[in-house]
Amino acid sequence: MAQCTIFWDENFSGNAYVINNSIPDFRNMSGEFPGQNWNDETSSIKVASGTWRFFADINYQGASKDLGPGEYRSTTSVGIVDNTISSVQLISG
Ligand SMILES: [Ca+2]
Ligand SMILES: [Ca+2]
Repeated sequence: MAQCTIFWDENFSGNAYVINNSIPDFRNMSGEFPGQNWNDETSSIKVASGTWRFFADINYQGASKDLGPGEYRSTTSVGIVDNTISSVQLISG
């Protein structure tokens, strides 16, 4: 199963949220923290498996970036403006 984890702060710190499938709107997360608002908060990402497309706007709109397995200590280091991610789509895996 594809999985990635997003973090509130850089260097994998702050709140963490495990993602197992596409999420079209980060304003209203489900799962462990129902209703938690992650819109425009993500600052670092770990991708355990799969390829994920991160979008600046909800419903898979706006600027996007594909990330495969790896540890990304800051979104800015991979060309994603800090605190902008609003949706994510599982591309493969
Ligand atoms: Ca943040
Ligand atoms: Ca956004």
